Amino acid sequence: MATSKANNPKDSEVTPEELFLGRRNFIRAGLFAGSVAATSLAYKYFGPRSANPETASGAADVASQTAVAASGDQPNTFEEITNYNNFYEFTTDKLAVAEEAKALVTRPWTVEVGGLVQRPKTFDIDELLRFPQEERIYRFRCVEAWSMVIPWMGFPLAALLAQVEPLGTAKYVAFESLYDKSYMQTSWSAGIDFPYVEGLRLDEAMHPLTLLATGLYGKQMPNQNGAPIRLVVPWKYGFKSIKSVVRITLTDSEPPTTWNIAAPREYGFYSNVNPNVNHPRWSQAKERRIGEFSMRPTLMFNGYEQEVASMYAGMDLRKNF
Ligand SMILES: Nc1nc2c(c(=O)[nH]1)N[C@H]1C(S)=C(S)[C@@H](COP(=O)(O)O)O[C@H]1N2
Ligand SMILES: [Mo]
Repeated sequence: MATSKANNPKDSEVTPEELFLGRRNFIRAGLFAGSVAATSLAYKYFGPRSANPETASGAADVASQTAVAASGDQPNTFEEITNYNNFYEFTTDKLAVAEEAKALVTRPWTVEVGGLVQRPKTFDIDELLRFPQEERIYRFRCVEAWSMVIPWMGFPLAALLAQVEPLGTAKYVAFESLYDKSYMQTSWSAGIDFPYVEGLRLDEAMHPLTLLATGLYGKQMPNQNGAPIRLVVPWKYGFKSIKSVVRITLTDSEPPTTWNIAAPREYGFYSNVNPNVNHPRWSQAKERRIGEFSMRPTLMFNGYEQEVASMYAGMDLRKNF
């Protein structure tokens, strides 16, 4: 796709946006020293952990967060997470997504779940918000070599899939985002096809780390982060975490994925975070955590190696990039 190369911002954005970076981290580094205790302190500091009455809270919850919470990494601020975004349906300018995505209409909203399942079902968003919601602090690593730590709200995708009962023939799960031409960019101007589509192998989809996220920092999902519901797959590059999902389809063959369609040599189906396999145009060995000055090493499977590596045992991770 020649045009997407020409106007593909992924080229330039590997260079950090100086405007956005490094403006306030002196303060935060001083406040939170990077311990597990500091993680829960950060929660108290950054405000109510739950605006959602459905949300479980309490000590046990904090313990499970800190367990998943990226070995003491501090969550990025709400301001950072909601003002530096990729959401090509609105704009390719990360700093402008927050403003443009105000146009996103999130009610009424349904997610149609079907394909190779026993009980296909269309879920209303209110029904999805009644699934037991958890808070999960995950590292988030964009393929463009920047990263954040985000306290998501949501529930395991596995809980949804259990309700529709995948058939034995189902091997993959395909996802589709809302595409409303009346207020979103054209594929031509964005450089990628719409609707945005993604996919996982069924075992990846069923993995307990794989989340359908409905919010962050205890608030319902901001439009710019993929309201009202989006996928979060923390061991894969950010583009796998498809936003504003309207359709989930179980299939028997590998589903097409947006960035693989746009540039198959650069973006594979798996797209597991891997510091040893570089993007054809840049290194993946390091990343810039939004809010920090210097690069930090990128971790295998984004730090979730223990939890997920067995799913790829015996696979050539260079071929299946
Ligand atoms: N529908 C849709 N989903 C998407 C994207 C997009 O442009 N459209 N961008 C992806 C990319 S490249 C990244 S890095 C993350 C960004 O999520 P965030 O803005 O919540 O950090 O969303 C992913 N999901
Ligand atoms: Mo990304």
